[in-house]
Amino acid sequence: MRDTVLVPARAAVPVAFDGDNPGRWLFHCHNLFHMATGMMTELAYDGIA
Ligand SMILES: [Cu+2]
Repeated sequence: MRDTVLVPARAAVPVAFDGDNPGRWLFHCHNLFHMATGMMTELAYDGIA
Protein backbone atom coordinates (compact mmCIF):
# COMPACT_ATOMS: atom_id res chain seq x y z
CA MET A 1 0.00 0.00 0.00
CA ARG A 2 1.39 3.39 -0.95
CA ASP A 3 0.28 6.90 -1.75
CA THR A 4 2.93 7.87 -4.28
CA VAL A 5 4.11 6.21 -7.48
CA LEU A 6 6.85 7.00 -9.99
CA VAL A 7 5.31 7.43 -13.44
CA PRO A 8 7.79 7.37 -16.33
CA ALA A 9 7.41 10.01 -19.04
CA ARG A 10 4.58 9.22 -21.49
CA ALA A 11 3.53 6.25 -19.40
CA ALA A 12 0.37 5.32 -17.55
CA VAL A 13 -0.06 3.58 -14.23
CA PRO A 14 -3.24 1.68 -13.31
CA VAL A 15 -4.51 2.54 -9.85
CA ALA A 16 -6.69 0.36 -7.64
CA PHE A 17 -7.98 1.43 -4.27
CA ASP A 18 -10.52 0.57 -1.61
CA GLY A 19 -13.31 3.14 -1.89
CA ASP A 20 -13.86 3.36 1.84
CA ASN A 21 -13.19 7.04 2.43
CA PRO A 22 -15.64 9.16 0.39
CA GLY A 23 -14.82 12.70 -0.52
CA ARG A 24 -12.59 14.66 -2.84
CA TRP A 25 -9.07 13.37 -3.41
CA LEU A 26 -6.33 15.29 -5.12
CA PHE A 27 -3.90 13.66 -7.51
CA HIS A 28 -0.86 15.71 -8.41
CA CYS A 29 2.69 15.59 -9.61
CA HIS A 30 5.33 16.23 -6.99
CA ASN A 31 7.39 18.22 -9.48
CA LEU A 32 6.16 21.71 -8.52
CA PHE A 33 6.64 23.12 -12.03
CA HIS A 34 4.49 20.34 -13.46
CA MET A 35 1.83 20.81 -10.80
CA ALA A 36 1.76 24.57 -11.43
CA THR A 37 1.18 23.93 -15.13
CA GLY A 38 -1.77 21.63 -14.53
CA MET A 39 -0.48 18.14 -13.81
CA MET A 40 -3.11 17.72 -11.15
CA THR A 41 -6.64 16.37 -11.01
CA GLU A 42 -9.32 15.30 -8.58
CA LEU A 43 -11.13 12.05 -7.86
CA ALA A 44 -14.42 12.46 -6.02
CA TYR A 45 -16.91 9.83 -4.90
CA ASP A 46 -19.79 9.55 -2.45
CA GLY A 47 -20.85 6.76 -0.15
CA ILE A 48 -19.23 3.40 0.41
CA ALA A 49 -19.72 0.58 -2.10
CU1 LIG B 1 5.11 15.78 -13.46
